[in-house]
Amino acid sequence: MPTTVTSIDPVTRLEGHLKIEVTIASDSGSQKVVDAKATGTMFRGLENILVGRPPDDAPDITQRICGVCPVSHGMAAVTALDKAAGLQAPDNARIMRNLVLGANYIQSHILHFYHLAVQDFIDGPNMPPWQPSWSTDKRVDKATTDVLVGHYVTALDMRRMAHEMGALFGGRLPHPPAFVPGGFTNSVRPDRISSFQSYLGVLIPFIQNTYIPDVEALASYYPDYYNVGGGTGNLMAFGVFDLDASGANKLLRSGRVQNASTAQQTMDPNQITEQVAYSWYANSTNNLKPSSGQTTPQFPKTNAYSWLKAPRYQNAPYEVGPLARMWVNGDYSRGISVLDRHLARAQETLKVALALQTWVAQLDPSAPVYKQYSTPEEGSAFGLTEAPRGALGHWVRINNHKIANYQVVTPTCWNASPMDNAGVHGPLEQAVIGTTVLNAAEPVEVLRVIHSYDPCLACAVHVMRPKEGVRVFALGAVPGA
Ligand code: NFE
Ligand code: MG
Repeated sequence: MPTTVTSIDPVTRLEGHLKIEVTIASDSGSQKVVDAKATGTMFRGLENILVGRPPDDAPDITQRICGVCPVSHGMAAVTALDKAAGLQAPDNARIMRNLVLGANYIQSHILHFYHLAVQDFIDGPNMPPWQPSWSTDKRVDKATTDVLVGHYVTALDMRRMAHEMGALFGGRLPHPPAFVPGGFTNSVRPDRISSFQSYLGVLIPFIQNTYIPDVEALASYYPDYYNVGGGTGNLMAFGVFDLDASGANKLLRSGRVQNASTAQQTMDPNQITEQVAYSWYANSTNNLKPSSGQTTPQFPKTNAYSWLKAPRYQNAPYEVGPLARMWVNGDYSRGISVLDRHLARAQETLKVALALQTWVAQLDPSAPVYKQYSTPEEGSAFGLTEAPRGALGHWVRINNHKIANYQVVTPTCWNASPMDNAGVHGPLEQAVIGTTVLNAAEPVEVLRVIHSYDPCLACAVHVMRPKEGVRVFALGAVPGA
């Protein structure tokens, strides 16, 4: 069977740097992807930067991992630090954290559909960012294309409004300074509550009357994509948006399923390890739990092809993200595919926006927003949450009031991971393998599968790999530390 190897490098319209190498085989006139390798082409060094610093720097520093999902890193960090200090932030803080994170979900999901994904399906006007583009398999008629192009522009406004809405409480977006261990550094002012409600008054109708119908319209042109890009069939969520102080009740609960089943299983963070057989990290760090994980780059390394580690749950790959969350929560079960990811993401946007409406009304201007926090001398804890792109965890160990170890496992690490110790491909790789390609010179089908996961490799930047080898940016001592 003749095969060709095609590399898309970089894959554009995602955050950060991803390369995908696919082997396409021709068999009796049709062409199919028979192998795939996803490569994160930049090293993430943030975890090492944190070591030796005061723990309460973590929410601010980890938010710089990414400009698209910073709020979730702030959330994961303060969740871990609250736990390490044995305190529970007041209700107002819990609610404001949810409001800012929810605003970021709305911004990020709208960004994904209109500004990163729809271009794989429609042939837009003869101007950037629409052209140049591949013309293979563009099926949407001119009238619908014009509508979607118009909504591309409207969506820019919607994203601005979602950012402004989050900044009302977060202080600023995209990197809100208000996330601190112990609570939140903003007051509950009635005028902010009513401004927040006004923004929702625009965003909710946009999601209901524009975003969701647009995804459904696109699906009607490409119904075969309900059967493309299935991936592992394993879905997992850590859960997010605490509804009360108990931590047990969430808008989107934690759990997992295997093989596209609806039979729920529990999610035990202790079953997670990160495998590095095919990653540019030292083999001495292979298969560690994040609580004792290490970030020790090794480049070059035989067989390795990615800067992403391969997180696994009981040694199995899991897809994370809006579809996983909605599925685990019982809100979506149509199937696992390219279109199901888009539809679940759009429906989740509405679910979160409606919840924000309820929560903002629960703020109490007369109640506290902060509980006195002091850094414990020793301790370890983890903070699990959900970034827009899926399950996110921060694991911290504190020694002598300083960070002794910090490990971050991001959603894209789960989805776009390379092969694991057993040689099993990551979810995105599995989803690409088996995809039929019309034109091997323009494998747009592969892009559609990749983009459905909304990958973010930006969470992998900080020490670059220029041609001459690994370059290390050494940071000096922290003043006063
Ligand atoms: Ni950089 Fe992110 C989200 C996180 S994906 S966008 O959502 O964490 O790795
Ligand atoms: Mg990590």
